[in-house]
This record gives sequence, C-alpha cells and structure tokens, in this order.
Amino acid sequence: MGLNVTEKIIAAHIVEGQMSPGQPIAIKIDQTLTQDATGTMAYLEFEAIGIDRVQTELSVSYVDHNLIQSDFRNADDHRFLQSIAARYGLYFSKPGNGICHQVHLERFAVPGKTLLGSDSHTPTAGGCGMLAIGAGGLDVAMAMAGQPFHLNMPEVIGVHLTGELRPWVSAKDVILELLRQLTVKGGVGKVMEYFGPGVKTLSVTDRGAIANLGTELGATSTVFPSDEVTKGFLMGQERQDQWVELVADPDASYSRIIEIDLSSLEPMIACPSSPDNVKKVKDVAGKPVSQVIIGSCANSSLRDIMVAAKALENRSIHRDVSFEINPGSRQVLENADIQGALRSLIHAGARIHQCGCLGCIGMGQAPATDTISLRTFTRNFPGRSGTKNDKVYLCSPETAVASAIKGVITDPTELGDAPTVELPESYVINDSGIIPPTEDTETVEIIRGPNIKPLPEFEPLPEDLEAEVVLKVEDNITTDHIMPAGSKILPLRSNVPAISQYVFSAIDPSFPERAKKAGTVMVVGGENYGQGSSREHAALAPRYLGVRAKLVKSFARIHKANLINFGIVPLTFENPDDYDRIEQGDTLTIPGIRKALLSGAKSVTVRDSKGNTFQARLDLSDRDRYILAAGGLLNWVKAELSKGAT
Ligand code: MIC
Ligand code: SF4
Repeated sequence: MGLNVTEKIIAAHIVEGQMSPGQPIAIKIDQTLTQDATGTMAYLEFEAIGIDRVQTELSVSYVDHNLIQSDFRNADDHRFLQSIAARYGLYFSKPGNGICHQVHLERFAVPGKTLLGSDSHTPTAGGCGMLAIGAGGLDVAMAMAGQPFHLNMPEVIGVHLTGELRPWVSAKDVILELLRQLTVKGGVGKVMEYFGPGVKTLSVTDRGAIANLGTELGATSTVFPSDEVTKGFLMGQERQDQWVELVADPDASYSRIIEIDLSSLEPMIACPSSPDNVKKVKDVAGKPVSQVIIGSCANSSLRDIMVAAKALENRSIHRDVSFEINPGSRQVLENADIQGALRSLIHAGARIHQCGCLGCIGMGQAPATDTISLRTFTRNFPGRSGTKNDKVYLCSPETAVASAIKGVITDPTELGDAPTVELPESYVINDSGIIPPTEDTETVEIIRGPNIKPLPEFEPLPEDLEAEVVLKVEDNITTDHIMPAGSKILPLRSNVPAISQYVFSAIDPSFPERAKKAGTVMVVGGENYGQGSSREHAALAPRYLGVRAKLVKSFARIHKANLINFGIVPLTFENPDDYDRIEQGDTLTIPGIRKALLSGAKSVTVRDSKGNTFQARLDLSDRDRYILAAGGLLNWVKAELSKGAT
C-alpha cells in the first residue's frame, strides 16, 4: 500500500512508535519557530534544560505579536529574545519584519521537513509541503534541545480538490467551507491533506491560508503536496535548491475523503463568535460595518494585499468605515509597493499599519461598541478583539474590500469584474530584518529586563488529590478565555506571578483570588476544552494558582499537551452525563491518583462532596504519566538528566 504525503514525512522522521492512528509516536524535528509572546517563556525553559546551542537544522525567533512598546517591558523582551538568539545559534526576525508564519513560508519553509512552532498556526508552512505542528513553548524548547516531539499518530483525512475557484472567491472561502462542514472540533487528532487536480490552481500562499485555518478545525496539521507550483514559489524566493517533489503515491489511502469542487464555492463568512459559525456572505449581506482589516497570518500575503489594492483602483472607502491593512511581512509590503499597491490603497483611504499580528491578538484595533468589524483574520472568539461583546466576522480579502467600499457586508461578486493579480516570478528579497546565527556564541551576554521573572518551581503530584471545583465552564472554552491576551496582559508573558492574576478574567475575574483561597483546585469543563492558541501560559499560570487537575468532556490537542507539561492532570468524563452532577464549589477527591497514573490505569474513581462516585478517564501515554507524576516536564527532564539518562 502506498503512502500519502503526511505518512511519507512521518515515516522519514519517526523515532519511536508505530504509524498506526491514535498510537503514541515521536518524530525528529528539523526546524523550530517561536514568536515573542510564547518565545520569552520557551527560551527561559530552553535555558533551564541547559544545552549550549540549538540542536535543530534551523531555529528562528520571531518578534511579531507585541510591537506596541507601551512601556519598557515590551522593548526589554525584544532585547532578551535577540540576545538569546545570538547566544544559542538561532535566526532572529526583528520586530516589524513580519508575522512568523508568513516570513517562515517565504524564507525558511522546506518541503518534506518537520517544523515545530510555539504558535498554533504553525501549520501554515504546510502550504509548502512541510509537516508543521503547533505546540507549547516547552515542547519547542525540548525540540531545540534535540529531543523528538511526542504526539499521537494522526488520522489523515484527504481533501480532494477539483475545479478552479471562480472570480472573487479565494482560499479563505475553501477553508471557511470546511469549517462549516466539520466545525471547530472536526479536525482533532487529524491531519488534513489536500490532493487532486484543484491543488495546482492554488499558489503556495493560498495553500498557506488554507493550512493556517486548519488549526481552527482543531487539526494537528494540514499538508499540501510539493509540486511545480511549490518549485516556482521557491524559485521566486531564490531557494529553488531546497525544492523536492513530494506527492502521495497513486495507491495512497486516507481515513476519509472530503470532496470539494472549487468551482462550486461562493464567498463565505464566519459570523460572531466562532470560526465555524459560517454562512454564505450573501445571506448576511447588508449589515453596516465600522471596521474592515486585511491582515493576520491567514490573509496578508502579497496576493491578498494586491486584491484589495486593485479592487480599490478608482474606488474609495466608505466614509463610515475604518479600512486597515496589516501586511504579513516586509517582503509583502515592499513587493506590494513595487507593484503600485500603496498608492491605490492610500489614495482610497486605507490605514497602513506595520507588519505584524496587531489587532488579531487584541494589540490595538479594538472595534467600537456594538459595531461590526470584518477581518480576514483567523479567530473571532468572544472579546479577543479587545472589545466586550464584540461582533467580529471573518472573511476573505475580496469580501473585506467589497464591504469596505460599500459600508455594509457585501458579496464581492457585486463589484463586477474581478481584479487579476499576477504574482511575480521573482520576489524582491531583502533579509535585512533577519539576523542569522553565528559560530561565536559563548561570549554573548543575555540581556534580561526587570519584567523577566524566573520560572516557578512545581511540586510532584501527591498520592491523593482533594481539590475544590473553583470553576465550572461550558463547551468550546478557548485559551483566550483561560488566559486572555491583549495590550494589558501580553506584556506579562515573561512574568508568571503577574500574568496569573488574569487567569479566566474574561469569564470570572474572581478566579485567581478564589483559587488561592482554595489551595488545591480543579476546573470542570465541556467539549473541546482549551481550543485555540498554543499559549502554555493557559496551563502554567493556572498551575501557579494551584490548579492540579482539569476534568472535562474532551480536550483540544495543544492545551492537553500543555497541561501535562505543567503537571495538571487532564481527566475526561467516562460518562459525559456526570458533568451535570458537579457544581461549582464542590470538593472532588481522587484517592490514589499518583499510583493509578504510574500503574497505567485507564481510569480513576472520583468522589464528590455528597459521597457519590463516578469514573474519569486517563487517556495518557506512559511518558505523559511519568511527566505528571514528576509535577511537569521540566522536573522530569531534570531528574532524568541527573540520573545520567539521555
Ligand atoms: C493566537 O493567534 O491566538 C496566538 C496569539 O498567535 C497564539 C499564541 C499566543 O498566545 O502567544 C497561538 O495561536 O498559538
Ligand atoms: Fe498572529 Fe493572529 Fe496569526 Fe496568532 S493568528 S500568529 S495573533 S496573526
């Protein structure tokens, strides 16, 4: 039986386990990326492991999330990251050089290689034929130390593309259609692999946009083949020597095949407040919009900016709309300028921002009260924009620009002839925003500002657990609920005591105080708990407040891995109906939890305050169990190193 692309890459990198779906495996990681918001912590962890230089083929530290520099803390973090990169042999992408995923696609992605990134949208590089996976900072630190990445062998879903997108319809509409079909949990435990004749009609950055939003399906990754289009893209980036062909064998199989006829798709839009609340644009057309932004790692490529610029030739922005452009990278901005885009955009009334994440993570660009903001971004989780009760819609650049012109949500096909955008055969390349590693690293001094606090130390898991349910929440709780971002909280990412004061602040601001009072804490939740970001602070900060277990109906992949890394036991209800019997404030006890973990038990008995008992599952690998017993991955690694083990 032949192999699909995902299986080929895994087969070439597997170091432990069998390629049988659901089974624990470990794979060698060739490249890593971090961004500033997760990177400060990841490098503190890398330092704690005690390795002298990164062990990967290539590691890049990007600064793209927090560029506001509202005080010294942000600038200090940037200097820390730059000095760490120089000290340990990493590339450093300077603030303003662009969003990690866009820049990585342009300058570093290599077909057939593996990439682990401390950002959930790392799969964007799957557009270039990589197996790229998002993970917590500690897992990325381990990969930089040369350790393999542990995951469960994913199921591979094939998405068979036929036909060609019609004018005014683009890559974003493809993935919004999949989100409509599969929802935000449809991809958990799966890799989405695209194949079929429609693939060659999509550019590498279009493929990147689709791979990027695969994260919102909950997928482990998304993979495209590496073909002539990939070769052309790498040639344009003067990296043709890094191209290899990588396609599925003719007799490859997939666990399921989803058919998409590109020519049948229409402009789609994700309505508030979930990326899977998808409708046809024409079905919500006519609603007034106050803000329209083209940007984020999903849609800020040269093509996306050029579509807007061309559509705006001889047109202008509606007077009640703030139309904003956040270019994905300096390369995008420079090439768009060369093609005359800036003139058209500025003349039409666009506000041009610096290259970076900006409003996508609530760093500015918060919309006005009770007004609609239309964005080409990745996520519209409640309040993520920085405005309470926000009304954020996600759409393609085509729908965005049409709506900015009309002042109301508009199906772009209403604008008449669609603009034609030709991508250059060769991009203008300027790597002055990327500082390469050097050999001479030993003497580099690491610069630590006063906001960079040492990592907290954690106790091993006790024999028995008795914990108060300080919070009970519903389905689809996101990491933006657990550990919000935004301009007030993001500067605290390298300061766990300070950031922990904002845990669950979007749902229940009294949580930190109540958790401290309770001492040992449990959180109870519903389905798909912890979807969204890779931020390990959503595990680390709760652990700092005393959370020792989370009991939910199901977990999102990265959050579950982060909980394990920081010694919080992830439990799932054996019978989901038991969720209803627990009330916030109950005390739950799990006698012998440590023994159960270490003996490989598949479930434990939980006793509630009334003396009733029920079963909770421990879906964990042997490695997970040792880590949890040790109180977290760093404790475990340090213990193993002191034993002399590798
Ligand atoms: C996001 O889009 O939510 C982020 C901000 O990029 C996060 C990372 C973070 O919280 O720092 C992600 O997607 O992993
Ligand atoms: Fe940045 Fe938004 Fe992409 Fe996250 S989703 S990496 S915040 S642009």
